[in-house]
Amino acid sequence: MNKPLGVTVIRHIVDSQRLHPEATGDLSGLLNELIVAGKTISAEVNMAGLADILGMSGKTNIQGEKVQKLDEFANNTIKKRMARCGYLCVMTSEEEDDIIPVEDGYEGKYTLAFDPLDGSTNIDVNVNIGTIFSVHRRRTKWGQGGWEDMLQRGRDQVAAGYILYGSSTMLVFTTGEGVQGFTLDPSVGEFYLSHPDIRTPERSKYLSVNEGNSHYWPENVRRYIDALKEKDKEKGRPYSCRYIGSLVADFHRNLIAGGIFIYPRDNKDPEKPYGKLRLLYEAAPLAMLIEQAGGRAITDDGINILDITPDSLHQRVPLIIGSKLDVDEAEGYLG
Ligand code: AHM
Ligand code: MG
Repeated sequence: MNKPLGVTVIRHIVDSQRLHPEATGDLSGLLNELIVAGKTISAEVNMAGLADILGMSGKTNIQGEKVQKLDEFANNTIKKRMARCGYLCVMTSEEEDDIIPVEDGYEGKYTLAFDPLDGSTNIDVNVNIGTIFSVHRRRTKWGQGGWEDMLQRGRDQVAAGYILYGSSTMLVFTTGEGVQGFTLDPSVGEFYLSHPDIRTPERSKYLSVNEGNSHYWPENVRRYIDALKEKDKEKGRPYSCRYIGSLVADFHRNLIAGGIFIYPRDNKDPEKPYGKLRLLYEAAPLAMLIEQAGGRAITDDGINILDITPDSLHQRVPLIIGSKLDVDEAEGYLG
């Protein structure tokens, strides 16, 4: 018998929508547009290594056109496509200071926060990077959206996910009914369901943290990390360390294989007392994903990431995220 055809992401979205007769299809439409933006970025990321050889790097390409850096390209691609998709009323990007309006006449009922290319230090070295996104329903009634539409807590997200550009391109997302993973078949340009109903292992043996910063950490964080490195057969210690410095890649590995990722507050830079990661573009969407997959995400003082109402677009937050029992244990040390 022939093998069944793979389930495309569009098929999956349409099938899920059928279970909700009240749905208007707007969220499906929004996700479809984002997926097209993701595929465009994926193609560009895959070409990046060839840019030098083909004479496309630097300020202008061989046609004399201005060449954009990959993170600018990703930001512009999402911004332009989503501004006239008709499903959004406002956006915000990790790359932009202010909120991003949509095109007049195209206002819709959702908001989008995105990190266009997370893992910026890895862009030029062929290491996994990714686009992270977070979708909320608007709070204002009509027209262009504003700050109050953007500054909503993670618990109220209607969808969240990421597109990971790596050895293969993957889309992982949730609309609050579990986490689904899709892999791009570049030969036909389609994402196929490859990781249905992802559940993250309850207990792990992997630790993802930038230990180079340990000097700047609070004492309780240091104690916890030291404990994970102790020899204790019963507890499966010492843990192995996995850290690449692209949150989206470190998170993805831990989601599938189990693990705990920590970026605590530190005193490295008085301007950034809460660590480096951003609530709206990084912590909140990944927190929704991990909860949907059976894990947990908290701050280093035990607050559930999804319960934090942001007070600014670029608010940073200490993040502990991963396998449930590991986060429970971390909480014991830190809370
Ligand atoms: P970015 O959005 O500019 O790429 O910064 C966020 C990144 C995360 O992907 C990653 O977890 C973190 O910075 C790594 O920071 P560090 O180099 O301090 O470990
Ligand atoms: Mg980032």
